[in-house]
Amino acid sequence: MVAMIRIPPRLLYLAIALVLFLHYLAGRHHDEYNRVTSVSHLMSKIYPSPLIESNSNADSPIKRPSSLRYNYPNDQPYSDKRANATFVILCRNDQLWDIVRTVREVEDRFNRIYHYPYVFLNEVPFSDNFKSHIATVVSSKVEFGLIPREHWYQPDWIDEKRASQARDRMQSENIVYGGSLSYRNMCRFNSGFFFRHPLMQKYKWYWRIEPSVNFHCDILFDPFRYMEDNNKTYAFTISMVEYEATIPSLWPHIRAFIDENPQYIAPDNSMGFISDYGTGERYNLCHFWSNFEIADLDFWRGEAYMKFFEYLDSKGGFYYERWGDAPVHSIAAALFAPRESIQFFDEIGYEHPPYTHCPKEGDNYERGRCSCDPANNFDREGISCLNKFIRFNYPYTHKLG
Ligand SMILES: Nc1nc2c(ncn2[C@@H]2O[C@H](COP(=O)(O)OP(=O)(O)OP(=O)(O)O)[C@@H](O)[C@H]2O)c(=O)[nH]1
Ligand SMILES: *[C@@H]1O[C@H](CO)[C@@H](O)[C@H](O)[C@H]1NC(C)=O
Ligand SMILES: *[C@@H]1O[C@H](CO)[C@@H](O)[C@H](O)[C@H]1NC(C)=O
Ligand SMILES: [Mg+2]
Repeated sequence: MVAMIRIPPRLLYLAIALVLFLHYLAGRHHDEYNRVTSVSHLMSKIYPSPLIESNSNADSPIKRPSSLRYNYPNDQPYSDKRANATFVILCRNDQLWDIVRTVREVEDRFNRIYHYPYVFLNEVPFSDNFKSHIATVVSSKVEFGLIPREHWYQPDWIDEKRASQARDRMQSENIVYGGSLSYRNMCRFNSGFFFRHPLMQKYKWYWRIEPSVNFHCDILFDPFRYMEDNNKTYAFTISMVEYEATIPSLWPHIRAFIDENPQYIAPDNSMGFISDYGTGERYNLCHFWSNFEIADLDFWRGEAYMKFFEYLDSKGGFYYERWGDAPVHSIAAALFAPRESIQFFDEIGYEHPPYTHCPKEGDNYERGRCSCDPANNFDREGISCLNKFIRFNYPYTHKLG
C-alpha cells in the first residue's frame, strides 16, 4: 500500500502564496529574471526570428542594464503577419551602384525574410538598366515612380533673384549644399510631398533608405510591427544638431505657427527635447537624422502636419534659406506626436557615412552579430542629441510595453 501524505489545504495555499511571493521578489530585484520569464521572451524562443537560425551568439550571456523595464524589440516573437508598409527610396539614376549595395544589405539583414515592397522615386524616369539591376537584388515587389513636376521644382511664386542670391552667399560661406538648387528641391520634396505620391497612398508605414547607407547588424524583429503594436509614430537611430546657418528663420516661423494653431500641439509633446528647459524660446538644433526614418505616413498626411508644411512652404525658406527635411520632420514629430510615440531603435546598427550608430544596450550588439566598431559610435559625439533624447524621454523609451 502506498502511504498517502495528506497536506492540509491551508498549507497548500500557503506554499503557493510563498512561491508567488518569491517570483515577485525575484522579478522586482532582478530584471533579468523578469525578461527571461516574460511571455514574449519565451515566445521568441519558440518562434525565433528566422534570421537567428545560424546565430551561435543567440544564447550568449545577456548583459542588460538591470534598471530597465522595456518591451525589447529583439524579443519580438516571429510572426508571418506583415504590416501595411514599404521601403521608400528617392534616388538618381547615377546612384545605381550605391543603392544596389545598400538594398542588398537591407535584404541580407532583414528583408529576405520579410519581403516588404519597395517604392523608388525620381524626378526623371528610372532607366531600364537601373530597374533591372534593382529587380535582381530584391526579394519582393518593387515599383518605380515619377515625381509630379509641381512636387519637385521650385514654385513660380518664389522670387528667383532672392533665391539665387541666397545660394551664392551660402556657397561663398561654404555651407554644405549651400549653393545647390537640386538639394533644396530634394529637401522640400522629402518634407512635404513623398507621402503624397500615388505609389505611397496604399501604405501606412514607410522605411526610408538612401544610397550608400549600411546596416551593420541582423535585424531580428519587424520594426513596422513593433511600431504598430506599440503605438509608435516615428522612429530614428541617429540624432544630432543642425547647421544653424541653414535655418536662421525656421524657429521664429514655427513659433508663429504654434501661436496661431495651438490646437495641434500634443499635450504630452517633446518640446523638452528640441528646446532646452522646454521653454520653446530657442530651438536647440536637435533633430532626428532623417536619412533613416521608419514612420507613419498618415501622421504626415494628417491635418496638423499638412497645415504646418503649407505654412512653412509659404515662407519660402526651403529656397531663401536651405531648410532640411530633418529639422522640419523632427520638430513636427516633437510637437504634434505624444512623446511616447517617438522610438529610438538601438538595435538597428546604421551608418550614413561619415556617422554610425552602433548598438550598445544589453546584448543588442552580440545578438545582431554586428559589424560596426563599438568604439566608433556617433552616440558619444558632442554633436549627438541622443543623450538629450534619452534623458528627456526616459520613462517612455524604457517602459515595459
Ligand atoms: N531623384 C533625385 N534624388 C536625389 C536628388 N538629390 C538627392 N537625392 C536623393 O535624396 C536623398 C538625400 O540626398 P543626399 O545627397 O544623400 O543628401 P545628404 O544625405 O544630406 O548628404 P550626403 O549623403 O552626405 O551627400 C538621397 O536618397 C539621394 O539619392 C536629385 O536631384 N534627384
Ligand atoms: C494601408 O494604409 C493606407 C493608409 O492608411 C490605407 O489607405 C489602406 O487602406 C491600408 N491598406 C490595408 C490593406 O490595410
Ligand atoms: C496611441 O496614440 C494615439 C496618438 O498617437 C493616442 O491618441 C492613443 O491614445 C494611443 N493609444 C494607446 C493604446 O496607447
Ligand atoms: Mg545621404
